[in-house]
Amino acid sequence: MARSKIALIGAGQIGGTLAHLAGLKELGDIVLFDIQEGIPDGKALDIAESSPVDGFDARLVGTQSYEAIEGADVVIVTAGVPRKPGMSRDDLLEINLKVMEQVGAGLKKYAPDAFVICITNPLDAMVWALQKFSGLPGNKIVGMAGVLDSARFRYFLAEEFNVSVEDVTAFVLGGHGDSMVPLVRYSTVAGIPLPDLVKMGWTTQERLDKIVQRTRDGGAEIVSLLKTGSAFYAPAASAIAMAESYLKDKKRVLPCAAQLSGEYGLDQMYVGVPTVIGAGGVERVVDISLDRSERADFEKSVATVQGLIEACRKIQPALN
Ligand code: A3D
Repeated sequence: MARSKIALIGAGQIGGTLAHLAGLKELGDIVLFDIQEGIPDGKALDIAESSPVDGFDARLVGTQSYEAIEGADVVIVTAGVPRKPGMSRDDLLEINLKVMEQVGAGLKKYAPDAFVICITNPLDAMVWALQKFSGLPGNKIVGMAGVLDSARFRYFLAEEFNVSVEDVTAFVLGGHGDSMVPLVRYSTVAGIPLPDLVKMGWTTQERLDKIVQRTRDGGAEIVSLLKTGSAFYAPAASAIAMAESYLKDKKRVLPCAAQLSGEYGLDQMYVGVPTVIGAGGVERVVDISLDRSERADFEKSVATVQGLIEACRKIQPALN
């Protein structure tokens, strides 16, 4: 069986880490694309030179030409600019929208059958625009955010309870941003929901509320420490988990920014919801029931995403 082909559009901090992880996990051959000369080629060669040490077989190439992504099975998009301290994800909208237009044209021409994972911020609006620009079916193009947001939540909870991260499951809904909705009721330690753990005295409601807030601010916490850019190790690991679920038809239940067609009472928009990812792309959107306060938080988050989508439409009338 031929190796899968993974194209990475953007060879910056996340792109380089994605290439390294995809190599280490032997997910397939890797093409690193960037508009910067030398960077994708240098990173591809450097990672390829690590393959004899780590014992993985993958062909890695760097390119500045979309032609090289032809026939890709998976495309992961990080092209654009990241945040600097003091910037919100939304400040990136205008510049990254132009980048999505170029990437969308490249996908349409060279990789119309790929499963596409967008990471570029502001995430929910960028993946929405990328789907429009590329014309790819909605089930084949998703945004990575929920896996990262729930990984942050899981990590903070595992620290709080002094248990393995593997036994903590966490649930995060809504847009990727300050309005994301970590769902305490659906988050567990080995199946025990967090509200029960509060009753059992494992933590207090106050400490739990602080963890929820830290999860919401997780991206900003890293930006303020790094000062020169935003998180890249955990975002890359999260997108690789999604790519692996598609390539191996694992049908993992992962929260992603997915195109909605009636689920959660929403249509023709992208927002973070639990999905099943398998060989068919997004094979199912899991439409869970929300209580009144969860629904109110979710609606607030949806309104923020809708505002960003409107802003995209104003900047680029072709999106209407
Ligand atoms: P960075 O290291 O700057 O890499 C971005 C790369 O994109 C650079 O190498 C650029 O040269 C390249 N680029 C710019 N314009 C184009 C273009 N038109 N075509 C192809 N390549 C281009 O950033 P990064 O890797 O740290 O972050 C990439 C994106 O991911 C940013 O928009 C971040 O905000 C976003 N991000 C999202 C999350 C989510 O959870 C959704 C987390 C972290 C970062």
